[in-house]
Amino acid sequence: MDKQITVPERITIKTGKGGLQYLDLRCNGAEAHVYLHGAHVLHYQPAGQAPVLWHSKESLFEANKPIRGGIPVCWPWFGAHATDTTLPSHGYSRYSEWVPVASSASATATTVTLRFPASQGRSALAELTVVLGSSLEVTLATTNTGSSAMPLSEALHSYFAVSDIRTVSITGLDQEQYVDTLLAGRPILTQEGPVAFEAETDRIYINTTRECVIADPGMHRSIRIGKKGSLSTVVWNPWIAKAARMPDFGDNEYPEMVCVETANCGPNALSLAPGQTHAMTTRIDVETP
Ligand code: TA6
Repeated sequence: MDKQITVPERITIKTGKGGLQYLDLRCNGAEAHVYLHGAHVLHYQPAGQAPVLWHSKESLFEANKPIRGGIPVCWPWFGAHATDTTLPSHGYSRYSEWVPVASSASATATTVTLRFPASQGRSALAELTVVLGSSLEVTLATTNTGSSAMPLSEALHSYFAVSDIRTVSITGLDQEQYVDTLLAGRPILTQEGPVAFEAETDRIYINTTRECVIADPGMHRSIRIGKKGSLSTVVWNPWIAKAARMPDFGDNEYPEMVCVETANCGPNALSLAPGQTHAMTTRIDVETP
């Protein structure tokens, strides 16, 4: 790695779980960990707060395996590939090493940018920029480096730590339409009031630019998720049966987490013209009463 990336006391390179390298970011008492594997933000903890992101105790930390938790980068497609079922769910960028290409540290923010290296046959460039300050801001920028239109669906698939999924609620989606992926035919329904959880939940809210708030009375905090360049918000909790089917997700872990994902997927999938760049940003703030 280019030694210019590290900044004493602010940006250091460390060896983490599974021997994978990560960038340890600090700023005014806040900290974040960005694994080079998948440009995966695994940890975010504001000063004086409990960790905001969740990851499974069963997660793998191995080359060619995705990490379960934190903020997986789903790129250049979300969910199953449109035509080739042999390709991995949520694209391939979370299975590969990204390269840190830029960094800075000011009085109010610590910033790093990582690039998903182009390779043969891929005519798209991805960069992820992480800004740690009074909040955590993550931007995924895609550039079509080819000579034809590029289909793109994407997500910053954030896993948030909560006290108990059965007592939290999510506001900001009232009256928004969503694809219920668990129902036959994936019908489009309308959200009534806050989102609450009493079973497996897997919804793609569409055509929405609104910010969401996870209200967590058990942790005496709210997590605000703002966004730019995103028309989809995905809300997911696997609940009991699906958690038991996932080898990298503990059977009793589902109450501890909820995904609120900043995305462009389903009806909001994109097509980039040659040379076009599209950026999508998620911003995470923690508020205490
Ligand atoms: O974002 C929700 C979702 O698409 C769920 O359907 C579930 O599959 C989750 O992502 C995790 O997907 P993964 O491929 O990481 O196991």
